Amino acid sequence: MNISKEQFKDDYQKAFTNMYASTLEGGSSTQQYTALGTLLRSYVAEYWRDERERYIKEGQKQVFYFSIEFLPGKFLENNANNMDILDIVEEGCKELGLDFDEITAAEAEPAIGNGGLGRLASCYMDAGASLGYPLHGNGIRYRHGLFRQKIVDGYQAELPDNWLRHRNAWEVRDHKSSVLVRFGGNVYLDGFHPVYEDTDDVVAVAYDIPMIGYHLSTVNTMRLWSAEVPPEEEEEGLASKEKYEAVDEITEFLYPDDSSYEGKLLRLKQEYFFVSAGIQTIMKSFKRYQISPKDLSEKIAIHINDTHPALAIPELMRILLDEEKLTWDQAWEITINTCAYTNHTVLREAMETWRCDMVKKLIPRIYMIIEEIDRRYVEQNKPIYGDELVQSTRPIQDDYLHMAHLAIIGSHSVNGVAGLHSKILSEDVLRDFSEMTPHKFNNKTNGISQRRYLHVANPELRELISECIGEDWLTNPASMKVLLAYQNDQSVLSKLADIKHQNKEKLAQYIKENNGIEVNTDAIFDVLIKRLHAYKRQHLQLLHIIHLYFYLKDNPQADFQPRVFIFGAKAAPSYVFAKDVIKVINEVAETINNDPDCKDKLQVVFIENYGAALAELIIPAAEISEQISLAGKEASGTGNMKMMLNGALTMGTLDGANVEINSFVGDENMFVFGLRKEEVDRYNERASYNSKDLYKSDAKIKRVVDSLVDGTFPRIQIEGQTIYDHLITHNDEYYALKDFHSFVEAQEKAAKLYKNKDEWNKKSLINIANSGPFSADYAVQRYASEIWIAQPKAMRTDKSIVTSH
Ligand code: HBZ
Repeated sequence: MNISKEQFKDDYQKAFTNMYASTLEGGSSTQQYTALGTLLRSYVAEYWRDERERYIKEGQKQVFYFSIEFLPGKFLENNANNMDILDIVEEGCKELGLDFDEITAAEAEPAIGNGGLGRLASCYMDAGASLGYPLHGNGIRYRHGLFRQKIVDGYQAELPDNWLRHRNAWEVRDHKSSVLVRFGGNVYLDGFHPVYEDTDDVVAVAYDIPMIGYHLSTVNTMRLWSAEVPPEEEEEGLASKEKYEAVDEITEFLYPDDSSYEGKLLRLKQEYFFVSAGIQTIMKSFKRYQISPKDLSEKIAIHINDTHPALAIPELMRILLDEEKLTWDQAWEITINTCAYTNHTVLREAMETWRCDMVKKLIPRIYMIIEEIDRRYVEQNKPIYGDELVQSTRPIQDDYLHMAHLAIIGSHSVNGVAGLHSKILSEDVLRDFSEMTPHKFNNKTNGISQRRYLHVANPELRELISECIGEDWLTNPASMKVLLAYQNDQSVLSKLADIKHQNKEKLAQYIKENNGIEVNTDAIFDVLIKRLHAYKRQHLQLLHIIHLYFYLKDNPQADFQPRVFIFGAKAAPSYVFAKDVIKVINEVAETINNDPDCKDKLQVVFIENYGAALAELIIPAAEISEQISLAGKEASGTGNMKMMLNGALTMGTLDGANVEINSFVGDENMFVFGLRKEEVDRYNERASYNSKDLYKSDAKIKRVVDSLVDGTFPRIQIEGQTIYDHLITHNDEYYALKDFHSFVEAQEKAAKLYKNKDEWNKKSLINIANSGPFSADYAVQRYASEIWIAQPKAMRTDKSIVTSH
């Protein structure tokens, strides 16, 4: 958008005074941030409104991305960048005597997601808007997001996250879009008409956040729902204290578990709550514009992000049957053509199932519909596919509702999130389904926002790339490949190295302030940042660090490539193994960081409270990107793509999207190690892996593992034992010991390569140049053209928007 710096400064001062009746300079950084966010939102407000109306007027197909989590990260800088006014805002603030860094630091991060799944949803929101697709989010406005992690005596402590304390400058409460969501009570059919008795009603109130596309291509909406007591009940004094509490609870907090599943009633309530609110709203708006429900699948697409929103299927059926009075067959066809499902995990413990009696009691009409879906599924498919296949794939089995089954049966598309993952789905985990309906199965490898993770997070690198290859890559990331022409250009390589070094310095400063550790910025920055989970194998890195520690103790004079190991990870509060790994990392760090033999050679840092905002500081400083999950377990990973984009070399197993990274850069530009998926399968099938035997017969492994329990590292008696038991007593479920030597070897190769700076920098550049295909823009284009069958709008050529300012 076009706005002068003077105009901006004037607007900002006025906006501040309007809000706080005081002067900008005297405000707190939180107030300065809030006024600035509100001002930027007001700049796009009219355009946002116009775009919403245009979509409807032009009858453009709209896509609704249903996700129980979003992880947008901070908005301010990214939005200013997408509005093309980041420089003006930064300079304007400076001229007003304000500290822009302090203002951005004051923005509370909306931690309304756990990890990869939520962050992916937000990258897709950004890409959708940037490309001009009408792609809207539908989710939950949790008042408390993911807990704040504090490390106390090496342990993870969980503190509440109150991200809405100072209100959210970007959201608009739209109470006129409220809808009623019904829970409980009795339902019976009067003919075809359902009659509800004694239901417990909740109002879903919409909070809309603008999703601002790059160069203001369009502005879409992320709609988050908040639960409230119905105003009638409140006004007539009918709501009890218990009712208030029960309603409050629905959108009170985000479940802090990823990759695991707990069958809690409140979670089921959350799922139906945001799904029902979303579907009702979609249907209402279609009625308003007199679009026939029969045309629904031509006008909208509903995306089910993992199984949590799978009740969208029976909810859509409910409205088509009960309110639109369509026949079952008509309603079912429309539903299937409208819905699509993405799977994000193959872990059994993450697969959602609900006890049928619970579903029946909480949402009786929905349960009736699910039963009918199940009954017809069996009736229609048994004669074609036989009893065995049908029984193994039906939604209701042994009094449990299988959400993935419901999602697959009620969708026209089922996709995994990387090549290997999609293959595992169709050949193994969901094989029965893919035998019956192979046409539904497809792959959509994940993508990331290069705007957030490079343009904004690493502006110096953005400049360097543009200096070399022009600006086309900013909107056409595949053309980053042109950068390959510079792989032997010493001046470019040395600039690249300088930028990396500056980013390491910035991170080092943060570490000094927050951990009190002065890290050696000439050392390799080796980064492992992701949720803590046994399958992601942070404990393998821990074993490697202990191995290096012993090496240094045995060979204090050795020529050792200095390295700083950086961890960032939250553990689910109830996940004992994960929490114990955190404690052990911290205690091992304590010993190593204080041992003179390790000084400036080996350092270990655990950065507390890792989340979307910290990622943007850490990723540009990473030199080795650790992606070390057991092959076959990580669906895709997206941190791997973000670090590659910033020039890190991947240390990885052939798992998830590491496989694609490998195919783009080749073995010589990353460090591949560990068992292949087929090998893991073979060991599992034959039950032929025995970790205890390996431990007993391998002195190096034994020494490292024993150190967890023999007092080498103080204060880990219980936690070290947990990891020891996992590895030895419980047979090392994720093959960390089996992969140990191969991992250590790959790490040695990395250390050796790092000594040759030119070679390292060249490989770094090759990684950056090949990261273009991982842009979320391409991923969204593939979803749009192959699954949603949605078109982007024709792009405007003028970049200005009219504001009332
Ligand atoms: O989704 C992650 C995958 O582990 C990762 O490989 C992939 O890159 C990413 C995006 O596709 N899965 C999750 O993040 N899963 C969850 O966060 C989750 C949240 C709540 C649950 C279960 C899983 O109940």
